[in-house]
Amino acid sequence: MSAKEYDYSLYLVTDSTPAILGDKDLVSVVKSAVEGGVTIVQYRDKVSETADLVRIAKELHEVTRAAGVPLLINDRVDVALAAGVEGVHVGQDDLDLKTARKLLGPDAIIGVTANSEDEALEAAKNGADYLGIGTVFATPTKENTKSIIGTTGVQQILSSLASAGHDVKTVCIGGINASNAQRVLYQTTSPKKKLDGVAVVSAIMGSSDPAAAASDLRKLIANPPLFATSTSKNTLSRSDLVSKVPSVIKRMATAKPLSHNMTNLVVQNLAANIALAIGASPIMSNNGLEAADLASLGGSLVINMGTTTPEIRENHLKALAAYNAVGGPTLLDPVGAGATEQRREGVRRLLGGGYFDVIKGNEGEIRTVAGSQGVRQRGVDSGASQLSLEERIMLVKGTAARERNVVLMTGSTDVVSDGERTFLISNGHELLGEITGSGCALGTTIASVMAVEREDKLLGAVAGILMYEIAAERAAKREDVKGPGTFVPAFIDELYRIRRESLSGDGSWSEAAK
Ligand code: 3NM
Ligand code: MG
Repeated sequence: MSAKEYDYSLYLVTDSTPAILGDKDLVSVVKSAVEGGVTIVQYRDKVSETADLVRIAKELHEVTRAAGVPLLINDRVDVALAAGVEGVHVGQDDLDLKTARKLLGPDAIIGVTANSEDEALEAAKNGADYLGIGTVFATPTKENTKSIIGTTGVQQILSSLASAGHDVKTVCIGGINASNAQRVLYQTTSPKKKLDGVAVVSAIMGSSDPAAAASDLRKLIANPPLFATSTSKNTLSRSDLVSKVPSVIKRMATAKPLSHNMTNLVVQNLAANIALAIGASPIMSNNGLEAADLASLGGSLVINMGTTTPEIRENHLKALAAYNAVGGPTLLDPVGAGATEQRREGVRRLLGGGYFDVIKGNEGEIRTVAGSQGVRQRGVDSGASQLSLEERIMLVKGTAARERNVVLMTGSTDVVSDGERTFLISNGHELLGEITGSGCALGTTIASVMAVEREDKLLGAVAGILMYEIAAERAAKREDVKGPGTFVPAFIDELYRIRRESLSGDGSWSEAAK
């Protein structure tokens, strides 16, 4: 079999240190892991003497050979030769690839660690059979990793390999486990290239039941995450999409989905009233420990960073994992994302910790999410626009494609994209900017709609935006509305009226879409 034909889908890297292996026996753990479904094994041992390395490698090789699984040695070409295994894995500071190839011959599997596009392109050009791309997430298993590149960094490396025409195999490594493997495979995929597998250390080596851990991971990586949308592209035009909006609102008002809000103190009351007005069932719970129970009820989750502390963030991460596990829609409102280091860190942690179906924010917030450098916000209000419309479109579209979700940048013209289709919406009213929490409650509205519209996330988001902003226009036009104070109750009434009209089959309100 040539090195390219091996199955890289579940790649086990061993670790013999007590911190991970505990008092278990290395060879027994690898045997169980192979029985559980590991498809390739790398013996990584930075401490044993050479004679021991060769002896253990031979023992491991008996186990892997019996299962038809290749065995590689980390770093040590001499040990690989002495034990007669299938290949090696070399890091950037190890023996260079060309020399390793000369020593091991054309049939050996040689893998290389790549942390950047340059390293990946260089290794692919020099004939690496596969790349170990990382570090994806911070991991206690290897402390001296060069940099954390996240799913974004992996996706970028894959894209540049594809652009250069390299068909090298790829796995990613660093902090991968059963809670994130599906998401990582999903979010690193670009139209051009996807990973061939995931590499893990502690998720299997540190498990008390390595066979079960391996077989769990195998099952997970064979299936897309529940929040993935079908690969058949949603190709509705803007007008077709808008024409479907009233029926989506009708479905929501009929189903009365749970609208779970983890939001800030300032907007809890307004957001709950707005959820009720549109026909959803609000629950304002910031307790991450009850999120799994709530997620099982079929609703959606809003995570709003308006008042954030490290403790609140831990609750957010628990809830995010609970909704991701059942495919319940999630919306991130990164309030004031660029304002402080705490908030920037909050965004990084949340994006690294799970999948959001929608990320909604103003220009500064979305720029922070997109990772633009040097973005400073004054308060948590929307502030003046710094980007041209074209730049805003590029940013929103690129971020949505990167996250494989929907990104909405609000403004006098809203920009919303699923990475393929990008729409502009110019509804709404300036009075929305004169009351507190109107942006947050838009998040509640969109998430409520997403609970019933799971096929086409962009349709769900557009339906929520239009209902919300057209209601604001209607309210602002009313004679009894004299300013922000009278606007709020009128706005809630108009949301309620749109819900009633949609329920009765009258979708003409959506003709105000612009
Ligand atoms: N190499 P875990 S990260 C061996 O980034 C290794 O190149 C890495 O361990 C890299 O699966 C890593 O327990 C350790 O997080 C991965
Ligand atoms: Mg090394």
